[in-house]
Amino acid sequence: MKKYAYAISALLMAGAQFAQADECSFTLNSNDAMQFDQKNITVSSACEEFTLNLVHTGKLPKNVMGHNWVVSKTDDLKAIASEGMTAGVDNQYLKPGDERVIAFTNLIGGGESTSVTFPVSKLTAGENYSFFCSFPGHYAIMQGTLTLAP
Ligand SMILES: [Cu+2]
Repeated sequence: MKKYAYAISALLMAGAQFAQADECSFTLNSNDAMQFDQKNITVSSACEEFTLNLVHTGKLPKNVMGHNWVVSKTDDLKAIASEGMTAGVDNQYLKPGDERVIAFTNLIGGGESTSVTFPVSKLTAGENYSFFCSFPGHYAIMQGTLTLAP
């Protein structure tokens, strides 16, 4: 019986370690209904780099229902999204070289996935960050908060 208890606690400890490692990456799903499946992403400041995996679980092509993942200060979101609208699908609907963009993925269509890795040193504790999709008209619904955890 005691051996069994040890085995359980060892499993729990292993689980905790996996959870910690997982904070350095995050998988976000998007769909044909213009939605992300999560509204909050937390990045651990213990991570050197953070990887965002974006999955499009829908079927529509990227010129119709394309999604990407863009992170910026919350204050910059609207300007980046509105200025990116005319940049076109080949520029991921982002103004080329926009320095307010902290990280972004390429646009993907249904059935596709992509990812981006960026240094956590680009984030400052206490700052408000948002993530969003820059496909025209999507950011109003497709957005959430990104927080740097101590
Ligand atoms: Cu989108």
